[in-house]
Amino acid sequence: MARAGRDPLELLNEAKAGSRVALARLLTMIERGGPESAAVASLAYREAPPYSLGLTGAPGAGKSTLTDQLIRVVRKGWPGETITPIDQVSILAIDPTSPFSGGAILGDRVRMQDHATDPTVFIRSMATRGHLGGLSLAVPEAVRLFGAAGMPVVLIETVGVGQMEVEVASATDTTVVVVNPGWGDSMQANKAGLLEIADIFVINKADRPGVREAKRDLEQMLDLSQLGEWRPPIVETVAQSGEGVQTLWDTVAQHRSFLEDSGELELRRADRLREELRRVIQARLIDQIEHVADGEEFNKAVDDLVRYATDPYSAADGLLD
Ligand SMILES: Nc1nc2c(ncn2[C@@H]2O[C@H](COP(=O)(O)OP(=O)(O)OP(=O)(O)O)[C@@H](O)[C@H]2O)c(=O)[nH]1
Ligand SMILES: [Mg+2]
Repeated sequence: MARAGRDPLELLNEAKAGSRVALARLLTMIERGGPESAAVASLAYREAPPYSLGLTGAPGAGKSTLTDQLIRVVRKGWPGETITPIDQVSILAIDPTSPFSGGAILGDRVRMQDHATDPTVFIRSMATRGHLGGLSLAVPEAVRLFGAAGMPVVLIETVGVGQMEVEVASATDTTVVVVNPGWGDSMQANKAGLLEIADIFVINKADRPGVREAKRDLEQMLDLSQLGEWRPPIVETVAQSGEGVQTLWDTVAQHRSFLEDSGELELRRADRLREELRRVIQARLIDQIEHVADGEEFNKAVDDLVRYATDPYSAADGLLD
């Protein structure tokens, strides 16, 4: 049984042995932040990271339905590799603070219910509510934790509505941007900054009219953008029926091979770690500010300011010294 204040190492060992309760507790520690979270993060960091696949797009684009279908395909393993199937898949669904999220949480729960009792699939929602910027620290930590618990592939579903969500969504090895057929949807994705982060485009709901137009729009936008060696392929899917989902997974595998062969995977991961380290330092400094901007000396400085005996800049320098 999970008790309060459990030792993270003990919990991690239990999680590795298959305990979902232990894994859930570790994730809660990560979400809460603070010293406990740092202890978990430090343990998980020692292990090889899993492959992370982000799915993002406008609300209702079909990300959850697609993720649900992907689970089945992903478990068969990486295409072309003779190694054992991937028997553990984890899913992190980011619930945005946006007003769009109304149906998202319920929707995810309902649709992914098929897998709720499946011991090889672990689904967790993380909310952006609460701590500002906390998610950009919590997500990579959670991803590494999944890896440390023995899950080689992590799927992350994010609604691509705000800058923070887009940032979280793109902090993955492969980022899939989901759009729908119809005039202007690709333009919207472009406006939301999704075009730049896409490694693969999915036109989901390909059972509806306007697929050709959506594809043309995307191609045109790609033609106008500065691309590296990898030109994001466009995959059509009907998530409800599973059509195109195997092709999507095959395309993810191609992207992974590209990243590995070109050395880009290492570079990307290093970039992300650089950014993560900056965020940790930032968080630490903010903690320090809370400390400095409080207490006797701080109050004294305020008194001095009130009496015009000093100015804010000199007072701040004094406090920081
Ligand atoms: N016609 C059609 N409908 C689809 C397809 N894929 C998903 N849908 C429907 O689109 C709606 C939204 O699907 P979700 O998977 O919840 O979309 P989402 O992107 O996860 O939505 P949020 O998490 O709320 O942003 C649901 O009613 C799905 O049944 C598809 O390929 N074709
Ligand atoms: Mg969803």
